Amino acid sequence: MKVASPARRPSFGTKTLTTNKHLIRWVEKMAELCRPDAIHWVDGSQAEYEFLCDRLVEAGTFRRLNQKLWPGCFLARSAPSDVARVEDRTFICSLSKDAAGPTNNWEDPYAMRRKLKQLFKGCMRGRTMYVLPFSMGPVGSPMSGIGVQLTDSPYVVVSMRIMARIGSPVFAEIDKDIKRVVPCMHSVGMPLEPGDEDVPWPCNDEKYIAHFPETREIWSFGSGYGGNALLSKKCFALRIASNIARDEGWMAEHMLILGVQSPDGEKTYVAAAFPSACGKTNFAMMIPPKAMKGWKVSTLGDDIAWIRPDANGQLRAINPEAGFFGVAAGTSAKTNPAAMATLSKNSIFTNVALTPQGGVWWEGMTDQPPAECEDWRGERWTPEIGETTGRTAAHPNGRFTAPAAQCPTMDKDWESPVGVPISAIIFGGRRSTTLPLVYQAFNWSSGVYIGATMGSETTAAATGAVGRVRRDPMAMLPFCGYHMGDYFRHWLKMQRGLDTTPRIFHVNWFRKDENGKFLWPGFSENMRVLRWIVERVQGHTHGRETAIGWVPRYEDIDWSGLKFERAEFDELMKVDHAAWRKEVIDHEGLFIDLHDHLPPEMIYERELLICRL
Ligand code: SAT
Ligand code: MN
Repeated sequence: MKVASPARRPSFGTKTLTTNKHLIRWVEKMAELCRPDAIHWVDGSQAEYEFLCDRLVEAGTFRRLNQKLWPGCFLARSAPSDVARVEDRTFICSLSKDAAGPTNNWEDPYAMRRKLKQLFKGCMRGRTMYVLPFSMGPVGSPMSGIGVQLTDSPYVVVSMRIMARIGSPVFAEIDKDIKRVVPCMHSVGMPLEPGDEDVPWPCNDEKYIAHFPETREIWSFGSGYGGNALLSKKCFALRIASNIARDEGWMAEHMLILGVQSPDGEKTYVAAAFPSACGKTNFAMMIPPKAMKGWKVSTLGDDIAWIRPDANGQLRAINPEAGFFGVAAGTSAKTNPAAMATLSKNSIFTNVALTPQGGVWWEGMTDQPPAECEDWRGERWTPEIGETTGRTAAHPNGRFTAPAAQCPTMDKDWESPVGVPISAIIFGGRRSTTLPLVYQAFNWSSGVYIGATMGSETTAAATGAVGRVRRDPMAMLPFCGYHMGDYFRHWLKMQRGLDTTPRIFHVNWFRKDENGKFLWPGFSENMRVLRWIVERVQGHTHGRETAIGWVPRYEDIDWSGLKFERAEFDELMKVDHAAWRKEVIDHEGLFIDLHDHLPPEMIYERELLICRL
């Protein structure tokens, strides 16, 4: 009689997927240090992805959502102590403290290495170490960069499969040995001894997110969440890449990229820098109001732009990522229908609520909250409980991780290996006072000054106080991997090699009246501002000169389909000289900190602004 063999799981990852000796030796060395039970070479296939998701379901990290409502979707709940980037545990370990500058936490690289060696010793016991190669930007593009992350978090592996190009094609690229690979070490920092039971979200109270700019290395310990753990994103594509970009003459920026097409078919690409959780994803996927007939917006990226001058002196940008790690709260069919379509399938949700139907929910997703659900911690939540305890059902930094290819507004050139030409750069923040809806810089250096002195009220994207105005130059305060003064210098220098200089603008969707009510409806109505911006760039419209820059007159804005009175517009656009004088005094704080690295242009721009005020 023939006995059926027991159902066996396919085993993944046992085959070494590279011939690169340096990579193999490094993996061996790191395995010796971290002592994982197994090594898994990530091929990036769908079958592997499903295998890992199944394991995450078994481990209790993932809940499979109702597959009829949310096909291919999962919900993860993190430990309540691991819900956002930890800026006070993020370090730039350059050889000299001066190179990191006063806006970064610096640690001596030798001391940090000793500390990390200690922490990583045996840190993967009882776990699998995944060898995860990723390409930032299309595989093989001259504008792309490559990293390999070693991680003991399968959650990170499946998230990175959405957020970046990973697996076999990247190993093949590494084997060509033409590009330097950025090594990225990551551990959740919770080894398992024999007999130990794992928890759904392993992490460690001791956290280190360490960057070594000279050797282009990243070491992250203790967190499994977002930018702390998906090392491709802020760690590589911003902090390390900003160092590489400075050395090589390009820019790694915290910017969305979008395309605007006019009714005549004229296409303009813009990049825009806003701090975390200030609406970059909504802006990047904006659907213009119906009344603005013929205007179209297309999406290239919502978080990071790598920008380089081409042979003709034109800046071109790629989005190095392949997915969106967007803030869930406030995302709805009304505020961002394209995002809702994007995240409707094959997505991973983290720290949002679970409905009794096996779906997800977050504040703002629908007008009516569900009568009952499990909150992001897994506890029973009802609107009444929410009201009495002040607890939200979803964490304010709860996120969706969704493939960019699923976004209905993606630009046809979003994966172009040579990127798209950038004609305008927009800075913006969350400011309830002083900053008008929009203004245009007089020229590049005044634009750099505007970016350098940008302020924004803090959000839940990082741990710490929320709602306090902090200076966040170019939205890069937590992401610039070197001295901020040198970064401004690099910005100024970039223009000298250009034949066409992008125009620079500042927007503020968040200005409030004296009763705390938003003066501007925002969301798709932002298209009216965007239209003025691209028409300024193309030389099709007018502006009025003020002390701070060029602004639109009421009649320069397309008001079709929106009732917005001249008086409301005047209030929204008001340049209050008294308030601005205070604002400029506040700029000084940052400048004093940066003093010896601050380029003279910044001082002169400030003086000019003061004179005009
Ligand atoms: O957690 S992330 O750093 O990826 C998100 C953000 O802060 O923008
Ligand atoms: Mn961001």
